[in-house]
Amino acid sequence: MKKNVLFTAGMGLLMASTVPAQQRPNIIFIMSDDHAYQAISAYGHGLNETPNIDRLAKEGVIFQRAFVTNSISAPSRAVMLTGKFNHLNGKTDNQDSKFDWNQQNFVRILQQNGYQTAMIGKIHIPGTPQGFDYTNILPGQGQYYNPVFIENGVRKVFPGYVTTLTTQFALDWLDKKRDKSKPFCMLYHQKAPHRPWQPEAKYLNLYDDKTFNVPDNFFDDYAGRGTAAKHQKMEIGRDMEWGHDMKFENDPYTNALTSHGKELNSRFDDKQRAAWRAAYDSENNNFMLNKPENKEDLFKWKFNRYIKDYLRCIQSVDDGVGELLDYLKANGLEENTIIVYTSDQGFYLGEHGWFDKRFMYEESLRTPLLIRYPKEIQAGMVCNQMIQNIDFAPTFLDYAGIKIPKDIQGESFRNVVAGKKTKWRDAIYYHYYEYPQPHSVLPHYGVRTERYKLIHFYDKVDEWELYDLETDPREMKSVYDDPAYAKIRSQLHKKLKTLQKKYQDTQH
Ligand code: SGN
Ligand code: CA
Repeated sequence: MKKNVLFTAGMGLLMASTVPAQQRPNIIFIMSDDHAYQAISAYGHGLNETPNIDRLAKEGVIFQRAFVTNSISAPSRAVMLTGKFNHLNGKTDNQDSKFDWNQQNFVRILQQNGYQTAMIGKIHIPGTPQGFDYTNILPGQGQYYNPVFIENGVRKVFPGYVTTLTTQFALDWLDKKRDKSKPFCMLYHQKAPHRPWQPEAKYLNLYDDKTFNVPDNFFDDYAGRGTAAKHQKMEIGRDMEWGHDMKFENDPYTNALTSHGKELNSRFDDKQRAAWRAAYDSENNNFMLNKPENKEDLFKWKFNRYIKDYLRCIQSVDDGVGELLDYLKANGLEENTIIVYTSDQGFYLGEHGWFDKRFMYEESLRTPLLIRYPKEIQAGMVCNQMIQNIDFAPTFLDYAGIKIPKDIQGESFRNVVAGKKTKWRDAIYYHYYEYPQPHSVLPHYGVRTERYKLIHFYDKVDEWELYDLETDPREMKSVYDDPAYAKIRSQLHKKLKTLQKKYQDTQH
């Protein structure tokens, strides 16, 4: 049997790419939305249990340093598809920037090379997706309950819960809709656990009797950093809404009907509404009777409501991964399928007092990444190399035995996870653009090395920050002006210039 590997020579030059069609690996790219690595048990933070996602870590590789280039959904998805930074693929923010679907994307290249391709779930890039034989996608952000899906261009409301529906559509395509004579690439992309964190009925009571501790920097006062950390609008205590986020039908302080109250009345069916009321009413009534008297207790209450709903949503995502893995096993697809689990970015679970993402600080810059592919990846491997989402496209093409187009900016990490000695990058580049809506995070770019991070907030303000991740892993104090770091600072400035040149980022 022909071995399913590529041959590399010299500086990683691609020499041969002939893999017989039947032996080309299938690719299942699972992505959830806003899933923090802190909320996957394999990462060891002790918050929750995700036994099915953990199977990928046990049977494959877990990445400790996987990063995005721009911590927000549509831009991150555009990077993942094209293997290029946002200033080149066009989708710099979730809002006005345009993505031209006629440009090259890795799924389309796979399709042109004989793969069957499908996109199921949240896509979040407007326009008609190119490169897919089958699409069943959510419009925009999608809804948790009774969502609309657009199947090959046809819109329809589906009664039920978005995460289980997305899983069901993915399994249906695998089982009944694809051409089984061809290798396949399926993008299975969950909306959950995106805001407003509406759990599936069966998980509404999970964690009811548990109180979560806030992270130790939850009451951050943002001293020691510049304007941006103080200027944001993503604080759990101050910025979360009573309806939408906290699940009150009426605002506990003004009694006005909330957006959530309206949604319960209109979107939910009677059974769903009854389950929600049974789950939240008594806790909400208790809150009304014993409102926390001080800010600290109130903020801790809000944190608990948030983190429980967030983790409940993840439980359904984990169930879906389990169903998929079981299906692959039962159908003999386990060995020849590369299974990837990641998120469109990281997320704050109360660190710095925040929810949401966007900043280049660790919790949102990092994203979970786990891959199972027993033919090439040893079970239980831990990868500490700095991987970035620009690397997905070239890596998938590499596994499929397809020549990687020269204009792709990422690099294949196939050799890295195969355990072969290989030269790898020592720094990553980041650039965030969206301002001011919806969370007032100032635009910035920066560089991260193994130990340091240099950030430039360049719009509205002109401020630099520098963090020593070894002595200050929570990024509480910038040492940019500390004379002890003068040499490091100038090295990082140089590195930043080199990367901006390398990646052709001149728009700032
Ligand atoms: C929505 C959310 C924001 C979130 C953005 C982007 N508000 O606007 O909190 O930052 O999406 O998220 S919501 O109340 O409408 O849910 S992203 O993951 O799609 O980039
Ligand atoms: Ca997201």
